[in-house]
Formats: sequence, structure tokens, C-alpha cells
Amino acid sequence: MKISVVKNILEANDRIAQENRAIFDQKGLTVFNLMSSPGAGKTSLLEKTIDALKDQVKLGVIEGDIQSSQDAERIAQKGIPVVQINTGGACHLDGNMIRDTFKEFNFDDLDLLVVENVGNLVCPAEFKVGEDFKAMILSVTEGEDKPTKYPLMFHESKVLIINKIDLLPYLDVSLETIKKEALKVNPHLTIFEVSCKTGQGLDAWYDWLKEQVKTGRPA
Ligand SMILES: Nc1nc2c(ncn2[C@@H]2O[C@H](COP(=O)(O)OP(=O)(O)OP(=O)(O)O)[C@@H](O)[C@H]2O)c(=O)[nH]1
Ligand SMILES: [Mg+2]
Repeated sequence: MKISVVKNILEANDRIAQENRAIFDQKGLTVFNLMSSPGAGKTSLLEKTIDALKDQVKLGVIEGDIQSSQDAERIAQKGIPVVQINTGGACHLDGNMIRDTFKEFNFDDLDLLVVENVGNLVCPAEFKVGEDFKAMILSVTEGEDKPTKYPLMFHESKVLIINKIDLLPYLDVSLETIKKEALKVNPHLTIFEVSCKTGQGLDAWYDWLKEQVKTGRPA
């Protein structure tokens, strides 16, 4: 009985996500859903990405947090449109929450909409919001075993951004092992190794993302 209730919730969410997706497609908007554990560097990556791309790509951001608007305030300082969702306890964003923000944006003025999900390594991966793809961040401080212990997010993501590589000299963690374990869960992952602190590795991420925006838009 319980299983069927969960299934119904996910099916209802999938329908709403599909409707969102149809609107994004109509507007030629590329949308990605950025997920990670709390503190892995989602907002830091967005701040860097906005600084690097804002003259070339018209960006908007939806921030998801259980409470507070601190991340939205960080993004607003960059001068781009941002809406904060407070889930009030829920550990993920869903299609309905995303749809509720649409009135706050002018999609005709945007190329790329990024959804920063609630910091959580499990729940956000279960829910579609109408995105073109999911991207996740794993920071090296989280350890080598995370792909094996929390496989769903790795499985659902198109991109894995391994962040905080500036800290590797201080940790007993192997980047090669993290990558090997992640690729065991999902051999199709595109992987970037970056530091949002030093900027190392970010150019490759920016180039890849620009390409997604270009190819994601109708001719
Ligand atoms: N050393 C180091 N610290 C980083 C790096 N990226 C982010 N941080 C720090 O990690 C902390 C969390 O970064 P955020 O960008 O707020 O992480 P988040 O994933 O958005 O966090 P939530 O939204 O709360 O889940 C901050 O203190 C950042 O300065 C990095 O590459 N290296
Ligand atoms: Mg954040």
C-alpha cells in the first residue's frame, strides 16, 4: 500500500514536470537541476559561473532551501533574476514548486535557468522538475565511498562536478578512486574536477555549459 502511494506521488510529479518542460521548450530555455549534499559548493559554483558567463548567457536561478533566503541574496548580488523557494522542511524541490515561480520570471529574457536544489544527497534525485538534465557536485571532503553508498544521484545525473580539489593535499582521498566509483554507478557521467575557491578546472565546465545552452535551443 505504502509503495503504491509513493508511486502515485512520483507519477503526479512527473506529469507536472512534463508540463514545465513543455513551457521551457517553447521558450527555448535550457534548464538544469543542480544537486549535492549541504555545503558541497552549489551556490559557489553558480556565483563563479554567473561571473564567467553573464555577458554571453542570460541566466536565471531558482534557489531551493528548507528555510532562509541567504543563497538567493548571494545570487541577487550578481544582478541576475533569482527566486527563493523555502520548502519548510521538505528535502527536495518538486515540479509544483518550480511551476509556482514562473510568474516571477520573464523567460523570453533568459537562455539558461538553473535550479539549485535543497542540499541533500538523496531526495532531490527522485523528483523531476522539468529540467533538461541533472548535475551534481561531490566535494572531495565527503569521501570516496559516496557513489557506492548514495548511488541514485550519481545514476540520475548527466554531470558530476568534483569540487574543492584545492583541499586534496590535506585529505586521505584519491580523486582517481572517486571517479572510478562514480563511473561504476554511471559510466555515462561527464566529470569535471574543480575548485570554486581557486578557479582550477572551471573553464572546462563553462565551455561545456555554453555548448549545452547552444545546442539546447531551437535553431
Ligand atoms: N576550500 C574550498 N571551499 C569551498 C569550495 N567551494 C565552496 N567552498 C566553501 O564551502 C562552503 C559551502 O559552499 P556553498 O557554495 O554555500 O555550498 P552549497 O552546496 O550551496 O550549500 P547549501 O546550499 O547549504 O547546500 C562555503 O564556505 C564555501 O566557501 C572550494 O572549491 N574549495
Ligand atoms: Mg547553496
